[in-house]
Amino acid sequence: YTFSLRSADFFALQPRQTLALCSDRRGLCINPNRQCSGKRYNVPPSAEFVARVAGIPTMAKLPYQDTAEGLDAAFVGVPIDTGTSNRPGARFGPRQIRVESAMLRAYNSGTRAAPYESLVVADIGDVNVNVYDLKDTCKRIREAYRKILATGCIPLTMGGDHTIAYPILQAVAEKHGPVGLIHVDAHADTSDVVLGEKIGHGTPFRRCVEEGLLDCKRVVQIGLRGSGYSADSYEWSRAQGFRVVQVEECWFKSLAPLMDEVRNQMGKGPVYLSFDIDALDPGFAPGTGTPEIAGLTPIQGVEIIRGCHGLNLVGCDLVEVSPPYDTTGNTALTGANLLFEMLCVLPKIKYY
Ligand SMILES: [Mn+2]
Repeated sequence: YTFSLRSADFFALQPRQTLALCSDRRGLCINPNRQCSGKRYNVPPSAEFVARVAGIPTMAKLPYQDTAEGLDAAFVGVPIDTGTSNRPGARFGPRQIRVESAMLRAYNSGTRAAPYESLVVADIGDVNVNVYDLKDTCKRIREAYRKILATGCIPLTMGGDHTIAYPILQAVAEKHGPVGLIHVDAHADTSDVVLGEKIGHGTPFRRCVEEGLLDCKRVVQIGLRGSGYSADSYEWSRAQGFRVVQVEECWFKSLAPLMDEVRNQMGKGPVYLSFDIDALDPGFAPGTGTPEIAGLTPIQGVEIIRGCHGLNLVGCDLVEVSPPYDTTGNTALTGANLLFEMLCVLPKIKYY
């Protein structure tokens, strides 16, 4: 296309107007209405042309659509905190991540990835959860993800507390068989029963193992720490064949070498990435339900995600952002950026 609209023209456009010209030479959307779906790709409007603070806050200012139909990847919110054991608030995570995601731009400056020139991406809204019934919520999540995965779309999930990984992985394993798992977290989330309950944010990966959803030799847990219920807190994980990388192994280091090993461990099979924001140190990401000191840095978080490039990723989530404890919005902002980094390492992403 030839980019020929004068800036004054933007303000003359009416909200529902159809544009013959949707994007400029670089494929950046110049349509303040963000309805770029008529073209091959959905491209968020650039803040060079459309004010960051303008518009309805979808994830990354992408178009919203009802279903995953026609998409290669989709951002999905799962707004629950009914599974939280301590500080609540993660039900507001998807909304706050969307708000802070207005800072995201279209290209990854560090890796030169161009996600919106590679995949058709949209925000498909939230799973309609039952905030009064966690087990019913799990059923709703599983069914919603069955539908998303049936279209061939890769879900990028915004949590919500970590309970959601269990029903999501039920749907993922139904489609792909047992998957490899890269689990970044302060906690193993492998408890059996908590307060008499099998379902909660401390138990999802125990349930996943019981149901055969994970290829246990291809599971790594990174960043685990904090006081435990016994001296060997991660014994159960190791007994399943998981690789456990406690945070002490991560301190003061680049995690790029670790990720070389993780890529070898994962091989060519399907992999799911589950990133609990509490893996990061609460100094960087205080807005979360169960913070633990001496955690990963955002740099290490980015290294982990960028280290997933080349894997057969079939789904990703970023969970446990709790806006009431996020007084600056920076936890949600970090979550939004980590989700963008996840998008940038999906299969078939173009790199300049
Ligand atoms: Mn967790």
